[in-house]
Amino acid sequence: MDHFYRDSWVEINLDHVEYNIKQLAAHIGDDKEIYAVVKANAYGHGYAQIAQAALGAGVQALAVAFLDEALHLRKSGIQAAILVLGATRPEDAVIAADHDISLTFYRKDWLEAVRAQQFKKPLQLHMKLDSGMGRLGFRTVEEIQAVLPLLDDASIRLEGVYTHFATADEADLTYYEGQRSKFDELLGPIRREWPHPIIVHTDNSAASMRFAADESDFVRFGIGMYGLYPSKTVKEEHPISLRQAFSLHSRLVHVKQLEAHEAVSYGATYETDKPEWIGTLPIGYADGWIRKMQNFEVLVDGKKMPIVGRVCMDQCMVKLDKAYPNGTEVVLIGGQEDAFISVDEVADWVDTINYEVPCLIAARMPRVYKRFGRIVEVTNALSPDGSL
Ligand code: PMH
Repeated sequence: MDHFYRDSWVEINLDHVEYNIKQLAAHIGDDKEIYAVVKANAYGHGYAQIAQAALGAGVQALAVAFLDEALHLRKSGIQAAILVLGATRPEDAVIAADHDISLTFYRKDWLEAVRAQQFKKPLQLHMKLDSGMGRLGFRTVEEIQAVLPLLDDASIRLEGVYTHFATADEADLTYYEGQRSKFDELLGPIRREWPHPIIVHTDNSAASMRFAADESDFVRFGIGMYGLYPSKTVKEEHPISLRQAFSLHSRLVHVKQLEAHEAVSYGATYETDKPEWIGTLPIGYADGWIRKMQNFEVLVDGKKMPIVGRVCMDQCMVKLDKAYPNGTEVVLIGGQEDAFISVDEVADWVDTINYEVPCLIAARMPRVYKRFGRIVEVTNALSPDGSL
């Protein structure tokens, strides 16, 4: 741990990422490929490390939300195909073409603005269809038919067509099935009128784990790759086995005994009722360990112990069952001895979804990457070049 001087860190188990990908690959079969969705710093897990682990596990391509994220991956030396799922300004398309990055388009005026430019290499595009997400995409056959002729242009290559599902993780499949039919209806004219091969991709983690969509050439695997189920429904169905890759660690940096009727933290809201051992952890709301984590439990010595008093910006306090040495490791998310705190439990506590939990853990938190139980890389956003 010589890359940071702070006793709180994230650990990412790259073997679990690989395991999750292999589980899905076996489940969807050989005729479908996988986009590893690594947007938002790979859901908080680390862009380049997850991209490399995914490619190493046999994934064909990567997907991100923004062009900046794709360029970051290119700067990290990643040469695989990358698709930008979100909006890109038409004037920035030239940067995408220069770096072999595929862009999503969903408006005719965007395509016209892009066609007016010169590219050294053809710009690769994916057409987004809105089958019911209401976010990005062409919504009618007429809109699609109006843009198809514009795609017949040497500077552009239509590489793919896709859509995104709003409810593929739910128990009631009515809306999902409606989206599937709508997508088939919108895809029809493209299949009939566009003479060149295209790849089609519709499925996120939930759809790819639960249903076999015959028309899809690729699936877009996000949350499942990190070892988390997209919803409680899917977790209960358990279509494939997954292993959580993310864990959060800290150490006791100040252990002391308070007398009865002494207070802890801002507002003095927690008061001891008898002499109590209180330990301080160097992690707080600025790290994404938000104030709502008060009264949640952490693992010390393989046992659950509560966070007492308000969570501060950079620190919080834990009520211990006895004295522990300063430097004792504490697990906030993940396993310790036989005990485990899942990302899902944290999400439930703060009334959100598991996706949000690793995304919220701040960039200033160092990330430690492990393979076969060994540290293979440590990143620290406060010292990106590794020098301290
Ligand atoms: N494809 C698109 C277009 C997405 O936006 C996402 C995730 C995925 C695939 C992967 O989904 P999964 O993680 O469920 O597998 N997008 C988001 C989002 O916008 N908010 O939460 C997840």
